Amino acid sequence: MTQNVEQTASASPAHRYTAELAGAIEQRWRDEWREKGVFNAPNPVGPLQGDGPLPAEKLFILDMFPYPSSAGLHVGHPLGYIATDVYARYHRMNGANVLHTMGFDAFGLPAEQYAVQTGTHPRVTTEKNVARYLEQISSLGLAHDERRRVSTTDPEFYHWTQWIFLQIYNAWYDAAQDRARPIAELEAEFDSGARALDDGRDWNALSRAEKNAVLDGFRLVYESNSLVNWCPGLGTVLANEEVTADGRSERGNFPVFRKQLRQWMMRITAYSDRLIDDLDLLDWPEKVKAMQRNWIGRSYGARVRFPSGDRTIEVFTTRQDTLFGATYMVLSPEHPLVDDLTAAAWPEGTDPRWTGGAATPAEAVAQYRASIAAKSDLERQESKEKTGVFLGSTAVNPVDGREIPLFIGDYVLMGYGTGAIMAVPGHDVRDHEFATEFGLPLIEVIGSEAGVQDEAYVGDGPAVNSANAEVDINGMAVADAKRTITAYLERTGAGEGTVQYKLRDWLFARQRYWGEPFPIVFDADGAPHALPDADLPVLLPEVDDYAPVSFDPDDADSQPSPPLAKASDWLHLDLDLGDGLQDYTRDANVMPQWAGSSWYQLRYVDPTNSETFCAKENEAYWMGPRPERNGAKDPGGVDLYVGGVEHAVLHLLYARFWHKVLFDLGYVTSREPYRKLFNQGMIQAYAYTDARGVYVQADEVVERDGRYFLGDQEVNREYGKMGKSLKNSVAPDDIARDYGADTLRVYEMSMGPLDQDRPWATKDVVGAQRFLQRAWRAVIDEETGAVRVTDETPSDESMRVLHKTIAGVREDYAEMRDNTAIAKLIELTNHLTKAYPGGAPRALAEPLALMLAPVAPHVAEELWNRLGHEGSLAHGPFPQPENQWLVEDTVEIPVQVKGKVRARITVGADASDEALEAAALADPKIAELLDGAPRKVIVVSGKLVNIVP
Ligand code: ANZ
Repeated sequence: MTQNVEQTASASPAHRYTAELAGAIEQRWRDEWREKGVFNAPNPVGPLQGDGPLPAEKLFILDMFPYPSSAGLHVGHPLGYIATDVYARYHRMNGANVLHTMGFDAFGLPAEQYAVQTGTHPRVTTEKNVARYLEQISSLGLAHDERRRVSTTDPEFYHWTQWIFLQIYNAWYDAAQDRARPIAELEAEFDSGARALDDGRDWNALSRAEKNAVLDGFRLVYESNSLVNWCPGLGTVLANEEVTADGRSERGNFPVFRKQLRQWMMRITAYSDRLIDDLDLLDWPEKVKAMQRNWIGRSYGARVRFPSGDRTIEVFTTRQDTLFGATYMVLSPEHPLVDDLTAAAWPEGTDPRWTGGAATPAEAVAQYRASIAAKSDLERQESKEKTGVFLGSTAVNPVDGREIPLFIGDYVLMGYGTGAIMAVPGHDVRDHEFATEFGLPLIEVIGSEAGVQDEAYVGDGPAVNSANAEVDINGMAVADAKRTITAYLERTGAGEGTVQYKLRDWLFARQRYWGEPFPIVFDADGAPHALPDADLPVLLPEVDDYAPVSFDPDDADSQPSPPLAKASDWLHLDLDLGDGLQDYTRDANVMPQWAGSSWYQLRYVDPTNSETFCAKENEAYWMGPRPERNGAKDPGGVDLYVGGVEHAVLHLLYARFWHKVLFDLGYVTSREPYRKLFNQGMIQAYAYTDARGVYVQADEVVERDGRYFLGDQEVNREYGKMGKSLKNSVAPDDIARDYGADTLRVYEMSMGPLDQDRPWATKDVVGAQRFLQRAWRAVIDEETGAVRVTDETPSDESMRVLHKTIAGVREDYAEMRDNTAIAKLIELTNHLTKAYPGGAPRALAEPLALMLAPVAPHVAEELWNRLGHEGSLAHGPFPQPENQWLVEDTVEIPVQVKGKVRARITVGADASDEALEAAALADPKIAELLDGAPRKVIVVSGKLVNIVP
């Protein structure tokens, strides 16, 4: 038998569906597609406008913007790309105008670091990586509109990134209208007197510079002095995650200093409510929505004011109902009132635990601040051990006049709420820990059986011990009690209800080279000015070396100086911005990598438009709201966005924010960029570690008797996410070469539901190949290469199998259940192989080829072509099911013995009760259970047979 196969193979290798033949077919079709621009999607207007009328249906499908890494792709990367391609191809075959393409998020740190080390221009590295990436994905047969490829590093692209930055810069948030508006409109309101300055100054009496300063305070992009982690040893500012617990840089172990630095910020917080509320309009995984809600962190609560001498301390609390249980207060050590509130000396009888061993409160404060200087916010919040010191003074609880002591403690952060809290140790875990540490009193204000002595009671319950002469909330449930106390606070002026967010404004500047320069210049007084549109793009200048200026690592007072500061010819310029020719200085910072990915989908829509970032007609066509199809609340956006869950927060939040600003300013018709989001699972694979626990190259490991070896060294097998770090990558182009791209596609799509993680096993790829080989043989004679379909009329059974397959596959493709679609196609193919060993009837072979096309497009095109069809099947037709073949003509009936199902019989759908009874008794399993004739047989027509033995 084996010999036979080999003989056949050597006799006519050219006609067997081998990797080699697949490779040739695939290349031919890819060339054909490209040459004819088969996947070009016409736009309504502009450079990519189509010839005729546009199809009624359109679909914009988007993959998350890839970063062209030098490591290249592994088979995990294209999982989502193949899935979107299958979806796109399916809908294109059904007549939709489909926009699907891929570009590159090509700014970024790796190419810059490589430049610092080697002097190679990051553009050279980036272009090389992009070329390699394209080569890898092109072998997969993705039906992209290649005219729409963009890179964020192209000046024609970042021209518009800079332009959008300026639109945001030139806008302010009008809280009354709940939308962004052009800053010019605000200025006009000040000019006309329709709006007055909050601080009482007369607008018309201000100088130009003063007016500008006022306007700058409203902009959605503003400069702020924010506290950053400055690391002179690395010449850069670091993110909190990059700083170790002892205040040094993770990379290089240099000291890190907290430093006030002027930085660009984007006022994303103006959109907090809309970013939360509009999640309800989106077809996204609940998990991702929850992550966004948490990140924005909206808390409803109250601000309450506690007088202390002639000062007032304001706190933010979400539990104003527990106000009668506040027994002390804690301010953040950085709180601006701390020094004023610090007493000159310890009061008589101060508990020694409260003083930190210091002689005076001021000394205690200084010592305490020094002791926590190096701690990150996260450490401060998560530390189990509560620390702090007493300020020597007290404040008055506004509901009952009690004097309560004031502390500073690092578990209260300056960056949240007001930076001060009222401590309710009976009902807040952290306050309870602190109170236990310092021997502070507990008051129970929420009734429970557990009480509050041993630990804080955080559950629900009726308010207790909570009344004064004017307000009594005792017995009320939490929500009621909160409402009542808030009203009381507002009545007495001691506080008011408020909403608090965790979301902070977006720090929008990096001290790097390889990013978008800011389209802003500073005048001699340091005031910022936007460049006019005609001066865009601001091109990245060439520099001699890409390293930041080096600093003395221990010099806390040094100033960050990004690589662009070295391009002094570029940095200084003369310009006439309306006040005659003046000296200006550019900004030496660049935008963060998030900038390009915050709007790229809009450029895909209109990639070559040189007049504007994206013509509104094109945006409206591809992304506009479709109330008629998706319901009145449809926010618009791309029809499907597929990518990893790692982007659940930052990218998706930033992109939504930019899109909303563009919407408010009237540049786009959609209020959201991504209508539907889908997170694909990850491909996992075996990885191997040696005796030291170091990962070794997985593809060099061999198995012997259930053990694993690298050479003669035994290694340990593990399992994890495929990638560089576990050294277990498998390259898609290698698999495509060894088996064919269609086989790779079928294998990846058949591994399981798309949203689930799946294990990669190269040895299983052959299963997908065999399936395609069977499909091939149903149409092609492997000996001669001739088409071997017949004109035979298929049997009724075959027609039923076919149409059931069509109906099922359509549904599966439309729901992105490619794995079950493939299972159905395998079943159909097996049926053909078995029922028609001499070659399938054309009426079955043709729909099989068409249905294969979304997952295995090259071989499907080839079969379709050999079946005698001109041109590509990319635009259909896709088979339609015929109802007459969908009616089930047999049914499965359970047979019970003494009420327990013991067998199932298959009978005609219209079988009579007598026939049912006979079939049930004839079933071998039932016969075995029965000892002679049964006592009774009950038949429920068409449903069930129950036998009493
Ligand atoms: C009294 C109280 C009693 C509180 C109680 C909680 C439970 P979320 O929900 O995350 O918004 N808090 C306020 N500002 C803080 C700061 N800057 N640093 C650390 N903690 C701060 O959290 C709000 C609660 O966190 C507030 O409500 C406050 O403690 C604390 F039984 O006030 B609460």
